[in-house]
Amino acid sequence: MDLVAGILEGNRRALAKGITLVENGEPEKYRILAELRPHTGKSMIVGITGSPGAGKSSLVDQLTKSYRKRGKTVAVVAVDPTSPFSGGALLGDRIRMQDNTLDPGVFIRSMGTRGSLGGLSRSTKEVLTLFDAFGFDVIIVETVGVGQVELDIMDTADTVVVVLTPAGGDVIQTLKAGIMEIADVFAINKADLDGADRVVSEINKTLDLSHGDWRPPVVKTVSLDGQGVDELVDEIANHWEYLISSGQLESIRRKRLKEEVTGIVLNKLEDILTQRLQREDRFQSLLQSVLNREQDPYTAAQSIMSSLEGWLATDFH
Ligand SMILES: Nc1nc2c(ncn2[C@@H]2O[C@H](COP(=O)(O)OP(=O)(O)OP(=O)(O)O)[C@@H](O)[C@H]2O)c(=O)[nH]1
Ligand SMILES: [Mg+2]
Repeated sequence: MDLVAGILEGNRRALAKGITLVENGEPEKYRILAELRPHTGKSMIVGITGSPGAGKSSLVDQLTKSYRKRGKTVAVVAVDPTSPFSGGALLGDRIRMQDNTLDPGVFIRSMGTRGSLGGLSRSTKEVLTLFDAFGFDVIIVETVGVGQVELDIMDTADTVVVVLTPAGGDVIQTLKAGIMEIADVFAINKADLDGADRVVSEINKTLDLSHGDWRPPVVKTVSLDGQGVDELVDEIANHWEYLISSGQLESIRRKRLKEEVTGIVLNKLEDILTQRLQREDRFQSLLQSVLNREQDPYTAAQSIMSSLEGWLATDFH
């Protein structure tokens, strides 16, 4: 079976195979992604981020149920940069998400570190392309909101939900980590615990001081029993409407595309130059002269740069 045709026809085995291929970085993936690309752009991508243990996975599970009630199909990708596991749900997530995995309108995948962290964010984006082409109405991406990789992944979401809890320090941590700025909607989860209203008012006070055209709504949720989750889904829908009516969806997609194409060009250039430098005897002797303090790194780099044009002409194909 051709994978591309299979994915476009909605064949789940083809989708699973495609994901594995992307994760393993098989050369074939470029053709598949290229052929699928024209069939994308229809899914709504929702990012869920927040501190470890905030209840993100439980919330994703509830969101999935709520979307299913509304007749929407849902794909979930849980990204865990600290986990070496990949290719299937992580144990905890698997247990929590059991109800949903039996539903043919739901597809769940966890991704851990494989190779570089930059590689993780790239393969996550590629998996989003597969999900989108397959035709899911909603794609949910869950990450622990700490590092650059997570921020990078959240950059591909149309709507970012930041999950906070009444637990001590959550709000301050979030402010510090610059996560406040990426939120389109706040979910104050574990609202069954004391202190949820205090968190809501802290966030609102911060938003009073500054917010853009879109003021992020703050919704209390209990992902244990699903309280507040329908309201959260409504607020995500409101944000989506705002993105469309304000023309922002168009402009963020344009910006992402620009970054993607620029990134491909830069990666390719880096590969060419890195390989070329390895082969150049002159590079080695330049390094030696810098090491001997006979030359400074800038002058050495400058003399490399003068050969650049010639290298690109011969190596670029
Ligand atoms: N009291 C209470 N506990 C909750 C709620 N939601 C989740 N929990 C509990 O919080 C713990 C963490 O839940 P997860 O859904 O795994 O949280 P997570 O943010 O996905 O965790 P990581 O992926 O490990 O960062 C679990 O023990 C949940 O049962 C809630 O609304 N109220
Ligand atoms: Mg989780």
